[in-house]
Amino acid sequence: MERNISNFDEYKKEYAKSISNPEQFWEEKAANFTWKKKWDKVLSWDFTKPEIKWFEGGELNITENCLDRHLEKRGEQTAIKWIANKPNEQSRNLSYKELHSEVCEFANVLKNNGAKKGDRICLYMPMVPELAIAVLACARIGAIHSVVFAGFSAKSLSDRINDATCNILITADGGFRGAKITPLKDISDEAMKSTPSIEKCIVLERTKSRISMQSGRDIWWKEEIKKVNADCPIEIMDAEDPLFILYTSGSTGKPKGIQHSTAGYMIYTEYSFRNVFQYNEGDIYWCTADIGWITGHSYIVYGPLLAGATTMMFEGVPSYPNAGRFWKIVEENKVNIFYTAPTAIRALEAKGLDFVKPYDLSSLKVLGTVGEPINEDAWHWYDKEIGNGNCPIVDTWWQTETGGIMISNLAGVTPSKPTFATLPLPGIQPCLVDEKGEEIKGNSVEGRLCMKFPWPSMARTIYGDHKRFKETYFSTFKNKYFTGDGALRDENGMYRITGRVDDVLIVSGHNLGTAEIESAMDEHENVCETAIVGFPHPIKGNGVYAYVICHNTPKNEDALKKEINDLVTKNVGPIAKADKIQFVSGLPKTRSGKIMRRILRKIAEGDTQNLGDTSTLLDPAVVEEIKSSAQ
Ligand code: 7RM
Repeated sequence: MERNISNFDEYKKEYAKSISNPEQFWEEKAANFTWKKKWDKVLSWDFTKPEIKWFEGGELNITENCLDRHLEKRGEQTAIKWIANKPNEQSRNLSYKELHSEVCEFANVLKNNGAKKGDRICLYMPMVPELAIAVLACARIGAIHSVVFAGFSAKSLSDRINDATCNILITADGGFRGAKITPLKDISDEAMKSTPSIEKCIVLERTKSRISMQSGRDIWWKEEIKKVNADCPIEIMDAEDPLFILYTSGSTGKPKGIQHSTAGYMIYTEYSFRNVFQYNEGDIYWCTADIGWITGHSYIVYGPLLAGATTMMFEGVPSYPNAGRFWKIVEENKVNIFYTAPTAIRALEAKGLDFVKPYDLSSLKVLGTVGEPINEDAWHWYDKEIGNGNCPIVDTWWQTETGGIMISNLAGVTPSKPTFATLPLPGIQPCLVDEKGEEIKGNSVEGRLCMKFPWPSMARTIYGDHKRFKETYFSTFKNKYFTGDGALRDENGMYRITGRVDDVLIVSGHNLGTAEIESAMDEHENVCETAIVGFPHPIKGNGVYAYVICHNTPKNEDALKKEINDLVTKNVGPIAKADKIQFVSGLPKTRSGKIMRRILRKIAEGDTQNLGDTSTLLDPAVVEEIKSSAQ
């Protein structure tokens, strides 16, 4: 394992070097990997097209770097430590040697079923080791994986399969999630009614649910595995060959197939994993995300395995069988590094300390968060109750499109500051721009967050729609990648992400950031969480509509509304006061914790019938409640 950055000075030196000579900087990182052929050119780029190429001419296979490369030194070390949904089900450890051989076997299954380099293969699977195995098997034979999160509906699944014209679907009979079973094969059957490109559907047995198998098309994983051996040489890939597609929701209904390439993604996920989490030999690392999201791709599978780490994978949910599940798993597995989302932290905080106190969390050294801005209250709870005040918290800002962590403190090495993602990783050149696209220099400023220089793991295109890729990310501001987020830079140059800037409201001609109003309201001691949207207003153009979750049921709703609006007046200005405040018990969220404002906007507009696609919702019941109490 390479040496990690170990103090603030070293970070500063490393950062300075990465800016003054990016090509030399990344070339040195690239030299730590196994290549079949060395690259000709480190970087060529043109944001106007956009076209970005890293390590052109180089040849490699990412699975050789995740697996084969480690066999000699750490063949017996646990690569994946898998924890089942049911607390009493035996967990499973796969050593690097075992993982290598299972990946090779399944890669041969794929080949036997006609899979070739460049094919798109869709994975719709529960969080079992076979999901990681299938991902790596695709990469081994040069097929492009498209993992679709197992909570998506049949329609979402078929849309994604059709967008990428996948020829193989890998699924399971069902998936365990808390007390429920997700009927993955039934949903796949429904989806496959309208996916003409699918030739084969490989089915893993997990829940032993009764399912139907269509002969000629549907085949069992366990039967296919009997026909192969574990000898599967790597497919040699160009550095810029696509590695995977991952769909992310866009502002229009149609999801975007974010496409990543091989070498740059490999180098950056490994580098960022080691340095952000300060992973050391022997550490047990646990990221609670699902592999269906970018966080799972980069920081359960690729980053950790590239670094030769032991990565944990959890099939279940934080609340099953009770809100102590995470902490019980931490205790039982002596987890050293724990990475989760603010939404999970808040949900567990709300359940109270009775679910935390029984467990010994002293193995923890580093905590991390990702997915949305973490509010101050949750940050302190995480720090005190989970970290016992002595685990650095890394607040990692990044996106599906960035492939890896972009702005974050390095655990215990660079300074942290509650609610701040802090400083860019080496190689990352963020900047803030105003509405006109002028760069805002200096400190203590606020603006739109852009990147002015390419980094190795950035997305290369939207599958099948390069025009949309250009329009979405490279057209708003000339010669810059636009993240869609707003941020402020404090007096020390540290970044705080304030939220999506597409969530801007124009009220009586004033631009208001929804995030700004939300954080003002969040200051109230009885306010747990808020979501602001606009609604058509005859005079102001847009009115401000606030959905508010309280800690305790308000005794006097009108008095509380006034107190909340007083805080808005004080922090933002009277113009931003909410015209309507609706108290709710939950907000419509995606499983990765992002508020689905589109739905809230519809309800605020009084249109409760046409909410659009709600299949990505974590808990549809929340929407029903909000609809019935809407004003
Ligand atoms: C990794 C992931 C990306 C969007 C991003 C932000 C928000 C993510 C943070 C954050 C504040 C953070 N990919 N976001 N991390 N906001 N602080 N640490 O979440 O494609 O699903 O979402 O998530 O708005 O643009 S994603």
